Amino acid sequence: MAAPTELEVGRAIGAPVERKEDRKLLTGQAQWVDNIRLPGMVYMAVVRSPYAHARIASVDVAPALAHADVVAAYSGADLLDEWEGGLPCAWLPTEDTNAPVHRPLAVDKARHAGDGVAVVVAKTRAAAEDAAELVRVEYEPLPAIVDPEAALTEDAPLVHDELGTNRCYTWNLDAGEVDRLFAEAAVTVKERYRQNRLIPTAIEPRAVVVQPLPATGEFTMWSTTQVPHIARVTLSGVTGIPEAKLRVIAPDVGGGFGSKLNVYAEEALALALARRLGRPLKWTETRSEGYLSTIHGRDLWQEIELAATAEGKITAVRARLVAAMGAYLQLVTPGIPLLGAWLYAGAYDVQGYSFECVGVFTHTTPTDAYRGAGRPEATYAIERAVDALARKLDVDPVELRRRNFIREFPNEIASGLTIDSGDYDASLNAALETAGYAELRAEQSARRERDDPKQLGIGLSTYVEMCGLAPSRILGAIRYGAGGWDTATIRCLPTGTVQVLTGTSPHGQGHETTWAQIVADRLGYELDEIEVLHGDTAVVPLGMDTYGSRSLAVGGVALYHAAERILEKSKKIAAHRLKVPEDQIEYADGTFKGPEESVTLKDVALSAWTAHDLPDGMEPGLEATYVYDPPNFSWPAGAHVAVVEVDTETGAVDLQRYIAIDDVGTVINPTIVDGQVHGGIAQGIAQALLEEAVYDEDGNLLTSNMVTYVVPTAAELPHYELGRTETPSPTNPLGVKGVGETGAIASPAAVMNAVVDALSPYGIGDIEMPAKPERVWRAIEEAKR
Ligand code: MCN
Repeated sequence: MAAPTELEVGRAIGAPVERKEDRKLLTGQAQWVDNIRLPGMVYMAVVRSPYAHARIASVDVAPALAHADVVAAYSGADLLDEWEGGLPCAWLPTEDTNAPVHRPLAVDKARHAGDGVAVVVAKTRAAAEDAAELVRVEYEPLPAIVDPEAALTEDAPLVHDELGTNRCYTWNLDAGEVDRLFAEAAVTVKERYRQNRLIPTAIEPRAVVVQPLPATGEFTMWSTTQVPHIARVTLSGVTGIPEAKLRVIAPDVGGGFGSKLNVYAEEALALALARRLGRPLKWTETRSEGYLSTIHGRDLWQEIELAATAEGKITAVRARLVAAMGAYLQLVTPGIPLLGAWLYAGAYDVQGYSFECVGVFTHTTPTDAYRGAGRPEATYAIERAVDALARKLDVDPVELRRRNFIREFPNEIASGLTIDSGDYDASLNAALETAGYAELRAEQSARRERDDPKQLGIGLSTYVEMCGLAPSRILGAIRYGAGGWDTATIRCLPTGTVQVLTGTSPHGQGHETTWAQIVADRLGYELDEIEVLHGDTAVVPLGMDTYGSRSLAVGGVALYHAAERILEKSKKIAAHRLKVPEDQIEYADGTFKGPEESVTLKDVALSAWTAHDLPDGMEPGLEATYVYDPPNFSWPAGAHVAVVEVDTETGAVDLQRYIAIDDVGTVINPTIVDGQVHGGIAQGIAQALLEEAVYDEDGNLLTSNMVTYVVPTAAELPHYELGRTETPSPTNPLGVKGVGETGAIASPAAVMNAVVDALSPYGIGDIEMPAKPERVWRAIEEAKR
């Protein structure tokens, strides 16, 4: 089938309809994993190492087994024959990536605080947790290393002795004559930034329930996962349960932000123990347990250098990262910093590009995808460095950006990928106008002149990002272990309603609404006549799930194509029924019109079901599936402006205004898109100003609960001033680009550029994130001295 080139503008796409999924969420009818209760169900608790690094001398589960309600208890060694392989890492970026075996329970050594060393299964959750405390583990504590750069030094304690190094991999990308361009540059800047480690905090903690059916060898697993399909494939590999006997269900999932794009030890343990015991089993993490055992985000050092002409035309970019993997490789740990590898020149037209990333093991919770994954880091580095260059050249940061924007599309950027479309001036201009940029600068000058203790800072972030994670062949070329396609099935039922089966797995993004909008638009059904089914491998066996802001640009476009297939077949049936040639039929909004009569798509669906009078040789039923593998990534872009007031006497940063103009191509649902932008910005602001996972030098997580790890509430956040420009993507028929991560990608740079801008009269060029009052105050005091 030829891909349709133009989308007929229908009634549903672009409409700010309310989310279909909210009624059940707001009325307490959502199905959370922890609410599942099955007859005979037992509960699992994990015994976790209090040490970041320790030899496990012995594990004695006997005292736990003596507890009246305990059903079973095992050490890591007791369960070794449950595993066909270690927990999966699906992205080993180089041939020689060090990928130590990661068992669901540690056997010889604990490698981070919270590493699981034993499990207890009991009749109640309380009994399981009580008995877990009875397990006697003899540890021999060893020195730990928590900083990734320090972990590369010669005498650093090793996380995995057998590797003889803490280096996991070194990955390079070199393009253009970088060294020559640096040698010839009139001006260069060299900056070093820290990406603070973050702890994803979804509203719903992780949980898993497994129901075994010993008679058939089948297992059903309910998990708070973003990736039921990937979990099924990989957990089948870990446990040896045949993939076809394993059903994974992600029911309602209360947020993930990347942290549930993973396959966790507890899922493997729950399957293995349900198999051993022949009983249904549940595990739900506590918040502080989650902070130790669910993946963390970021944690890297960045060095970025820009080469430029005297006029401020950037010619080359050199970036080098040292990125913490944590103690083990989780599902995509090593690949996360590389998702930014192509973006360290941002929205700017440069000739030379070089990037290197060294992945490093440390005695900390493994890192992995957290909203933006690699792209907030890249955006931060280039956007902060552009401001540094502007200061050095004494040019306004707006002007410097304008001198360097990419303006021709499609554009093969220096790092080698092709940006399909964009209009960076349009979003910058809109952002400046909304902000009242000239007035803000005037106000800033006035405050500087009168030496106001409260200084104003204005920060920009003119980002471009790549999301939609596909095409499969590029993912293969960068050694990612899965495809980038997704599937959609549309099933027109005989009674006038529609089932949509999607391979995406929403956990807060509103696919039930926006997918219904796409179908309503193409097939003319009402939104409430369309049911979107997802997140159950028995209902939708094939899919690639939800992460990397891929769902609309991949799964949504698959759905569009499936709708075209429905129309193709329906038109044949309509022509047959109206007894006219197909080319005399016109289709609009759910109705096929012939020269005299017409027939609705719903009528056609009924005819297809009865199959009493179909064209010769046609299959009964009206159902179509499309598996879509996009030809390119999706390239959202935009301009964000942050306005801060910094109290130079206390170091307090007050984020007064936040303006975001985003270009995500065609918008399916503006309300949902605004919501996505809101959430992303909140997380980026949190990275800039509040959140930081802190380890002491022995590897104890000091921020292991929500009192010490500060997640923002609405009270800490400003009102957002949002706007959009729209440059449709030419690579998909809907013209859409992803939006799920844009806010988190753009905002840390905007906020920190604003903080540094406020302090630039002191000669301050950097403050480490989060810019907490003490840090800001110390920087000011030091600068004064
Ligand atoms: N959308 C739209 N028009 C566009 C782009 C998107 O109407 N031009 C709609 C989509 O139809 C979809 C939503 O916006 O309903 C997000 O779409 P998309 O950008 O494709 O992102 P995904 O659905 O793939 O979601 C993943 C993304 C990521 S990577 C993280 S992290 C994140 C995010 O979504 N985690 C979230 N948003 C989250 N929102 C909630 N509530 N919870 C999370 O855990």
